[in-house]
Amino acid sequence: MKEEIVRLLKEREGYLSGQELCGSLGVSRTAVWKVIKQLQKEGYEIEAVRNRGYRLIESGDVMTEAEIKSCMGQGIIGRNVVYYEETDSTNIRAKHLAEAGYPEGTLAVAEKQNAGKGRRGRRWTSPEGTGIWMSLVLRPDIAPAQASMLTLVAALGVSEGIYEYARIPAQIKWPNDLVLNGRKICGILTEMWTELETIQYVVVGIGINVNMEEFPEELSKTATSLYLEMGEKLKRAPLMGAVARAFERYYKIFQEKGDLSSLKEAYESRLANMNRQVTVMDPAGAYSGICRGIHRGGELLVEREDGQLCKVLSGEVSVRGIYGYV
Ligand code: BT5
Repeated sequence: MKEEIVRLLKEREGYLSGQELCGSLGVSRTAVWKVIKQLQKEGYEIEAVRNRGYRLIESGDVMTEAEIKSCMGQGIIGRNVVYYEETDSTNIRAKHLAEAGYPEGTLAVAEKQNAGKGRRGRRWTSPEGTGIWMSLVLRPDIAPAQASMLTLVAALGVSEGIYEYARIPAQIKWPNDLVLNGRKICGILTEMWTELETIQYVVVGIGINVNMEEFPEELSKTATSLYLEMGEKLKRAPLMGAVARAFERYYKIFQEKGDLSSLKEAYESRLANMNRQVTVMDPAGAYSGICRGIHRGGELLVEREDGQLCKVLSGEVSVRGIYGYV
């Protein structure tokens, strides 16, 4: 009911009478009043005027299940939202939800993670009140070998969602980072579970640094937040909604062919280092070349000095631009 009241208040420009609310929700005036009180406590500025009703003046950076749900579209992504005030890792939560049978599109979100995961056992710093820490349950009809492409689809969705909501042009650092002014603002961790060579489910974990004012010493040179770069604090729930909608659009396009051929252009327009020199840190030996975009399977294309076009597989190597982190 809370979520429905938030949604109705957002849709209405002026006042929403208590009577209307009671009628559309089939509950008593006292019940509505109680929910309004709760919402005010959570950070919504709601005006209550006798004989006119309720009006939403401003919703702060509210991160509750009801607010997040009210920001999701009518599509598949976010049709179930499971919210944790504090948890180990939303990727672990999403895995359990998937095991319990939750459908595709289920979103696990936390205000704070105590054991946020990066790739290959690395940690993801996930403080309270400032970031978006969320994981999506997907059940795509693709082969296990295609699953790593979902990281690229997610990076494109996050970049587009941030742009649509806040007009901030974050770039993609292949394969799983987003950067702004040369520093990391987002990391993506895709994990998959298979049985007999078929995908049971995939979890796509997305961490976005939104409103942090500072970072721990060891991250301060490589990490940044949207706030630190742009000087404006953003509301996380609607930003999350924009990211979910953008991801869903690209996910559908991806599923038509099971590769990135239809997303190549969009992806490359947001790719950091496109047509610039990069160094590929291949375990068999580092080499330099010019980044020429992506192949349909998600590999990075690097043109070496002798003109040979190499396909770099994610997971095998890391790629550095010649200027610092990017
Ligand atoms: C990643 O790994 O970038 C994937 C991060 C995925 C995080 C999300 S949050 C929601 C979901 N639940 C999880 O438990 N995880 C996902 P990788 O490329 O391995 O980068 C990890 C490295 O980034 C660390 O070793 C640090 O150097 C750096 N790092 C850690 N926290 C950071 C932060 N908040 N911002 C920027 N860089 C960070």
